[in-house]
Amino acid sequence: MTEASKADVNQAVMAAKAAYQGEWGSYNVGQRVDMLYAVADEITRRFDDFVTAEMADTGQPKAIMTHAFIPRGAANFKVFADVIKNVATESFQTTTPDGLGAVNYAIRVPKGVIGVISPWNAPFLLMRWKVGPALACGNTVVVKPSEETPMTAALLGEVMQTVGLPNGVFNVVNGFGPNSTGEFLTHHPDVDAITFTGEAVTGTAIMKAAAEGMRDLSFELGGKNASLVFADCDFEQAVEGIYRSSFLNSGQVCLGAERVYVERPIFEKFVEALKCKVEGVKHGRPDDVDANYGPMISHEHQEKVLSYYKNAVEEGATVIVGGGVPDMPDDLKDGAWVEPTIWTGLPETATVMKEEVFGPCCHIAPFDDEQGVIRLANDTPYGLSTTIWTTDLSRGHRVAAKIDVGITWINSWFLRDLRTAFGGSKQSGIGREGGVHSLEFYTETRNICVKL
Ligand code: NAD
Ligand code: 6OD
Repeated sequence: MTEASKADVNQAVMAAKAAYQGEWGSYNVGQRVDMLYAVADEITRRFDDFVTAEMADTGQPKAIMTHAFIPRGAANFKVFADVIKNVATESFQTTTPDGLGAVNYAIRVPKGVIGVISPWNAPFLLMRWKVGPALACGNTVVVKPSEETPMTAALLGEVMQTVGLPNGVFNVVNGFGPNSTGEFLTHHPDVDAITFTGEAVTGTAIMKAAAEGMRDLSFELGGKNASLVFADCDFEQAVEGIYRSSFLNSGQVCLGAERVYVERPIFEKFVEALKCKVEGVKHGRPDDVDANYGPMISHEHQEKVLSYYKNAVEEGATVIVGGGVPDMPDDLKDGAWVEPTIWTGLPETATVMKEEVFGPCCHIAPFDDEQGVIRLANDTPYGLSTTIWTTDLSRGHRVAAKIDVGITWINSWFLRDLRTAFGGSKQSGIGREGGVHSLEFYTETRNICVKL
């Protein structure tokens, strides 16, 4: 991987600023919409290239890329084009002492150069989720993808060139975070706002950088998400749903469930059923159609996850399944493999009940009453997502309203219309993006008052 120096970052930011003040700034909404549709169509045309690049970068099964991450990435450009095409602004008729009145109306203008810093777990999905609305609103971007997964950002650059996006509108700088490209970007005074997806601790560093010049921020951070499984759930649906939410993408999903609470009458049956599903995973290469399970993103992350596995046992966990490194054939032994793992028996104070592991693991605990499980779900500094599994929809709505998170799913997971608000409360983020909500971050509102 190349590492962009301070001078490289400066060049990218200056190109973005020039494009914003120049050709791109002169595009009207219709022209931007046409451009975003062309980007989406070109991504679809090069679908296989994106799938191949993302598989190579992440090592995750092809099915995740083809069914979820890449198509959602392309759809995103059309969704935000449609949002910007249809957006309305407010207008008020104001009374004045002379009786003639005034009209106050608002216009929305882009912010300028947006710094986009994205993580490695769903690289294309999480990067385009920011680039789509930023461009739709008329900004230009400088993107720093994760050092682990730079390829789809480069491909998106090719797409932008093919469709004729003016030079300087979409820029990519590769490199690391601290003392490197990421830091050079967040400290650059001509970056007007920063949108970041990643760990809360990184968010703190970026927040300090953004304080210089009072730049606006949008943060999507980590989670320690709870799943609540009530005894009246559709049992098979709940087992399948928790299996996906704890282990998809080898557990490297911010919205994943690492804390599972199951109502006592079905607790043992549930643990056994989830164990059986987990025992069925097949580790392998992304393009192995018989495999459904990839490695950790890196050996560094593998070490981190394994240290949490060790710590869980030291703090009293019963390991129901997994807990170590799988025995792999010789040609795959070098991979950063870890076993999907289920624990029971830990106290709420245990480290893995408090900290985000970001690996393929969950702890399952029994619960006895609704109020108690709501308290447990909320007892975390994070507030990203929850799932509730019940056939009693009154209960579903009631419980959902009391859980302090950005998104709650009832009887599903990772199902979200791109037009809805997305983000986390507490330490899981700042702000909401999605549909019209993205306008709050990617534009400024100007009020204009006309005396009649
Ligand atoms: P990370 O915070 O380590 O890195 C994210 C990005 O920030 C990378 O591009 C990295 O190079 C950059 N970075 C790191 N330090 C920086 C600094 N000081 N200045 C500027 N840039 C810096 O996160 P990660 O390990 O890539 O991703 C995993 C984390 O992301 C998990 O905590 C996960 O929950 C979170 N996440 C959140 C969401 C969400 O929508 N809420 C989505 C996906 C991932
Ligand atoms: O649904 C989305 O668009 C979204 N941002 C998902 C985030 C996944 C995190 O790993």
